[in-house]
Amino acid sequence: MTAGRASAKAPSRFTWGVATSSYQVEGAAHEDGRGLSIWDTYSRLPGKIKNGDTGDVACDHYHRYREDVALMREFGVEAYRFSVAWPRILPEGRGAINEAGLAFYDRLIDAVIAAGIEPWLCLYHWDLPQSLQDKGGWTNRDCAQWFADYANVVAHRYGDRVKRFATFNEPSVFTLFGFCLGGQAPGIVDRSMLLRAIHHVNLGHGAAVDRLRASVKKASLGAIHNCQPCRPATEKPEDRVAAETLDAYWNLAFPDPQFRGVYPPAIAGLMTPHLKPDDFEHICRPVDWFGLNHYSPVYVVASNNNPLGLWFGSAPADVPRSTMGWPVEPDAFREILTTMHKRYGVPIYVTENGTAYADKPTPDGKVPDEPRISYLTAYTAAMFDAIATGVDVRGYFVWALLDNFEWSSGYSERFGLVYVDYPTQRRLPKESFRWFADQIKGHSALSVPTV
Ligand code: IFM
Repeated sequence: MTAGRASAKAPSRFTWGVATSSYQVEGAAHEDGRGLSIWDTYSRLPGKIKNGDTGDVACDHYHRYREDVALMREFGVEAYRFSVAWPRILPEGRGAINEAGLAFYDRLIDAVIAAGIEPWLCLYHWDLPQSLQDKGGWTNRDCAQWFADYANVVAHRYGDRVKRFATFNEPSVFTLFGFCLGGQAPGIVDRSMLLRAIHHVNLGHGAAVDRLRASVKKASLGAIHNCQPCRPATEKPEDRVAAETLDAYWNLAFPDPQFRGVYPPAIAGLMTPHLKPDDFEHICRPVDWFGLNHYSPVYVVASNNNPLGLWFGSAPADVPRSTMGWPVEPDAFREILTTMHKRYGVPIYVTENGTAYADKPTPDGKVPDEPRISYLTAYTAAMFDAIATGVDVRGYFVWALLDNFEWSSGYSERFGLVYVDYPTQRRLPKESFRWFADQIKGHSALSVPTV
């Protein structure tokens, strides 16, 4: 199926999954020939990551994936979304292929399939090879082609077993924070670098889709977008403008060119110097679904403290928050699902939703996490409300399977359905994982069309 066209295929079950990403869970950062990524570099810069944490060990998923897959199976999870670490496959980003890195994902994929779980492979969850960053990374137009070549290697190796591929996870987040707002690798603060990175990531998406389509039979392809309603924090006109600007960068700068072949009006003029003839033809390639990650709405104020002229304001005082400080507003989830459905018209998979709380195990090894259960209950209810009004949602993935390395927050924030005791690497399923297992069982008869 192609973008914009309705599916006429036979109904199948709604997909219930969990997600992780390579740098956040794998560890084994210096094993079996893995090259350095920009996050290895960035996490070592003084003061960038809480408590000086790094992803060197993380959840040691690289060695403990069998135990993690067994947990998914035990709790009835139907799909596992993980990402491949580009520098494990191509330590220098291009050129020599690292067979030991490829073999790790063979083992992981085979274990996932043997457990009756569908593998969903994301090519890029932020860990760009450092060698490519040394050549300019996403600010270098060639990076789009390097990415497509990497996609080709992955497609040829795993395309016999994996059919679900995402090109990028949350391109708006890693470009905004990595190139302009600060707080993420590679740590650049420069609007023109942001604009270049946006365009080259979009070109990389289109080129990778073509490579995947050419080599993987029956591939089901998409990109994963972080979508959060951007609301002015006050009634001031300048805050309204700031919210519209952030909406263009955060919610539209990738899906608009990928589905409609244009940049959103608020940034189209700024993008023009970076465009070459036919670029939109290369970016706007047919895909099968829209991956939508959602956590909370964003409140925006005008501000001079960065090149975009905006910053993050506060939610109304009575709105509850997670430990990340993010407002808990399930209605914003229903709203953004509806907005994206109307704007792009393709089937949606909710590829991330979840929340961080300060979970603490009890002496008998239980992890009561009622706030997370309340959050997930309210957010899945909002999703079902959206579906009832005609929004075409085909699946839902909780972020995350495991507590993990939460970027600049290090290990201080816990998003997992499974508690990880980092000193021992012991896994303790939280009460929310039992809730999720019941949710899956309760909706096992739910049918949706397939893509
Ligand atoms: O941990 C991140 C993930 O890597 C991308 N989406 C949001 C999550 C929570 O911040």
